[in-house]
Amino acid sequence: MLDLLLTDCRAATMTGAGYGLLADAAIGIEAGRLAYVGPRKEIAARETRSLEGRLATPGLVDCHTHLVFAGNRAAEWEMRAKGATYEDIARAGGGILSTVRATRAASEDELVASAQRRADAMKRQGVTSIEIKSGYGLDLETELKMLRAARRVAGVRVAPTFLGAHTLPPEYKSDRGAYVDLVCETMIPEVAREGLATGVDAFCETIAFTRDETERVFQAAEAHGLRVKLHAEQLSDQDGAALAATYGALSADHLEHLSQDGISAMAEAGVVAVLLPTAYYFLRETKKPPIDALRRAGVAIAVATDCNPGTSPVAAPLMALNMACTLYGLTPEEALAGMTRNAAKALALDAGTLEAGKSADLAIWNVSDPAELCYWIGADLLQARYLEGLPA
Ligand code: DI6
Ligand code: FE
Repeated sequence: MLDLLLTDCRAATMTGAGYGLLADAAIGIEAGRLAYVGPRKEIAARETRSLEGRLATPGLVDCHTHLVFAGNRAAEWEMRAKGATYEDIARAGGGILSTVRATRAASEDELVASAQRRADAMKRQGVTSIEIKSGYGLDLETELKMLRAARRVAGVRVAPTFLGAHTLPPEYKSDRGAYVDLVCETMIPEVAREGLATGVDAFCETIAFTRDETERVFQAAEAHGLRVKLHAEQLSDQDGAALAATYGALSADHLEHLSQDGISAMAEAGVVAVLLPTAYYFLRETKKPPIDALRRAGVAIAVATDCNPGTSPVAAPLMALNMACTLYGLTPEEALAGMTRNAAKALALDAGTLEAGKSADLAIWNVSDPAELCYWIGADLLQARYLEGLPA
C-alpha cells in the first residue's frame, strides 16, 4: 500500500526530451520513494491528496553554491559603485580574503544560522537539494568547520564539496607548493576520513590555481575515493575542463571561456556543464559560454546559483533559471532540466526526475505551465515541497 497518492496534477516528469509532461497525472509515494508516476489511476494509499490541477516537478537541485560563509561584501560592492577599483579594494583587505577572515572568525553555529537563512529562501523556491562548498577557510580547522556547518543546514538534502583549493591563503603567499601540499596531504585525507564531503572542487584560474596544481588536487581526491568537479574557464581558458574530464569529473562549472577541445573532452567523458548565469550577470561579463557547441556535442547542461558573497549574492534559483534563458538563450525546457535532471547528474544524486524508483522529492507549484517557472521573477509560485516523500 502506498503512503501517499497525489492526484489531479500536471506532472513535468523531466524524463526524456522536454518536460515529459503528463496532463492528468497521479504520483504514488512509498517509503520516501516514487512508486508510481503516470496517468490518473486509483491506487490504494494510506492518504490521497488532490493537487487541484497544480503543476508538480522534481524538487529543484542547486548543484553549485558557496552557501556557507560569514559576513557579506555589500560595502565593497558599494565602493565599486562609487568608482573604487578592484585593486583599491584588494589593498584595503577586501575581496575573497575578507570573507575568509570573517569565516575563520565565525563559530560553526553562526555559519549554520546564516546559511540556513539562505537555504530557507531557496526552499521557498522549490529547492530540495543543495550542493554546498567549503573554501572560505583555507586552513584545516575552518575548512572542516564549514563542511560540518553545511551538513547541519536543515530541510534540504545537502551535497557537501571540499574546495580547499579556492584561492591561496595569505599565510602561503610566498609558498604556493606548501599550500597545495596541505590541501592534498592533510586536508583531503582528513575530509575523507571524517566523511565530510562527497566531492572535491578547485578553482583553476590565473588568480587561483594552475592546471598542474589542480591536477595534484584531483589525484589526491581520487586516491581518497572522492569525485571531482572544477571551476573551469570562468575568466580565461586554462584547459581545465579537459583536465577535469580526464579525472572523470561530475561537472565543469562556469565555462565562459571553454574551447572546442574542452567541449569534446566533456562530451566524451559525460561531464555535466554547469552554467552560472547570475555570476555572469553580477560581474557584468560579456563572454557567454558556448551554449550552441555544448548542445551540438550533446553535453548535459545544468544551471545553478553559485550563491556566494563575491560574485553571486543570489539565493533565488528561479531567477537563475530566468537568466539562463534571457542571458544565455537556453530554452525554458533546457533551463528546467538544468535545475532538475542534469543538476542531479552533476551531484550523482538519485533525484531530479519524476519516475518510479527515484527519491520522492517534489515541488508543487501554483502554475500550470512549466515555462512559468523560468518566466516569473520574484513571484510566489511554490505551493508545497516534499523531501523523501514528506512535506518539507
Ligand atoms: N568563482 C567565483 O566566481 C567565486 N569563486 C570562484 O571560484 C568567487 C568567490 C568570492 O568572490 O567570494
Ligand atoms: Fe563558484
